[in-house]
Formats: sequence, C-alpha cells, structure tokens
Amino acid sequence: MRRSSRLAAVLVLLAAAAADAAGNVTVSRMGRRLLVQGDGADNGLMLESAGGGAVVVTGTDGTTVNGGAAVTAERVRGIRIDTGDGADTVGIHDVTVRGTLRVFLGDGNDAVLLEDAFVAGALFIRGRQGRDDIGITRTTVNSDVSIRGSTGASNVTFDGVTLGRRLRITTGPGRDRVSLFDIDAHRADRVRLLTGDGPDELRIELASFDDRVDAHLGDGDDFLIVSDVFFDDGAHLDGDHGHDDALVGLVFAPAGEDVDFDGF
Ligand SMILES: [Ca+2]
Ligand SMILES: [Ca+2]
Ligand SMILES: [Ca+2]
Repeated sequence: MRRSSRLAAVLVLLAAAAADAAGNVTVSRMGRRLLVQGDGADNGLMLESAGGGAVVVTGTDGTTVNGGAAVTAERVRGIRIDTGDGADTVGIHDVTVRGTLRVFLGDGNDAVLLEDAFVAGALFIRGRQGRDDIGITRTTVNSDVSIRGSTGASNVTFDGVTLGRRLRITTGPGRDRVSLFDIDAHRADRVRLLTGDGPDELRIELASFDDRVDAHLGDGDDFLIVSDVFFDDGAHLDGDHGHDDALVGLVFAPAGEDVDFDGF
C-alpha cells in the first residue's frame, strides 16, 4: 500500500516536471491584434481558424495556454507570436489573417509550419540562435514576406505559395537550405534571397516571377538548383566566394532580360 502510494507520488511529480518542461503560452490581445507569448520552456502550439474571424490557440505536447488547454479569440485581425527561448514548435493551419502575421522564434531549435493559410497583410518570421525549420505550404500572402533564419542552420521551405508583393529570405552563417517550389509570383515585386556564409543549398523550382530576382549564396561551397522557372524581369544568381556548383534546368526570360549566373 505504501509502495503504491509512493509510486503514485513519483508519477505525479514526473507529470508535473513534464508540464513544466512544456511551459505555458500567454494569449492576450491589443485591440484586434492577437498576442501569443511563449516562455523559456519548449513550447508547442497550434493556431487554427474557428470561423467568423475567430482563432483558436491550442497547446501541444503538454504546453498550456493561459493555464488551460486552449483559448479562442474572436474577431482577430493581426497576429503576433513570440515563442521565446527553448525549442518551440508552432503550427498555423487553415487560418485567414486579415492583417499582419509576425512570428518570433527566439533562441533554441525551433520549427514553424504555416499551412493552408491566407494572409492579407505582411508575413514576418524571425529566428535567432539555434537551428530553425520554417515551412510555408499552400499559402497566399498579399503583402510583403520577410523571413530571417537563425544564426545556426536554417531550413526554409516554400511549397505552393502565392506572393503578392516583395519576398526577402535571409539566412545566417550556418549550413542553410532554402527551397522555393511551386511559387506563383507573377503579380509580385522584387525577390531577394541571401543565404549568408557557410555551405548553403538554394533550390528554385516550378516558379514564375514578375519582378527581378537576386540571390547571393555568400561564402562557403554552395549548391544552386534552378529548374522550370520563368524570370519575367531577369535574375542575378551569385554563388559568391567558395567552390559553388549550379544545376540549371529549363529557365525562361523574355527577350532583352538576362538571367546571370555568377561565381559557379
Ligand atoms: Ca519557448
Ligand atoms: Ca525558441
Ligand atoms: Ca548560410
């Protein structure tokens, strides 16, 4: 009897420790902007549309939201998420954001996946230290998109993304992988892709760009793959220093526009 009650006490303690490790996310609002603030623990959270402009924020992997399982916010326009330090995981699924969506990942090895979303304003995602995975899938953004990876290795993947204005992706000195696949930018503005130093890989496949595309792969031995891409206003793709390789498939540009490959 005493043994089993002691075991039960140990199990309760273990459960409490696990909950502490997953931390708590605080959801508040400033006007029609939803503020989602993580703590220093490894937070897991999921944002989903609840219909009529409402958004439900659910804790995953033991993370609590305002001390409970989930919080629903009505009539949300913009969203700002800051997961703080720790290895955080953010899923944003099937959400319409009528304003701006900002995601700050803090330090730690973080992951964010934006899927089946529509963002009427701008999209900002910021990593800091650690190794970050940033994925955007089947999503339309009407205004600027700005992604800044972490100082460690970043993995930035766009798959089925429609862009309305500018796109800028910047990664740091680590070994980064940036992949743009199935991109509709034929009504968008200028694109800048800067992978920083370190041995990086940049893939641009099945894409159409209305405005100019500039890519710089920085120092380090980099690898560029470009295939089935229409550059309506030309492109400058530069491997910079290091031993760089390029694999070039079908690339189209109108007469008078150049697609330059430098440093490969
Ligand atoms: Ca955190
Ligand atoms: Ca973090
Ligand atoms: Ca890099």
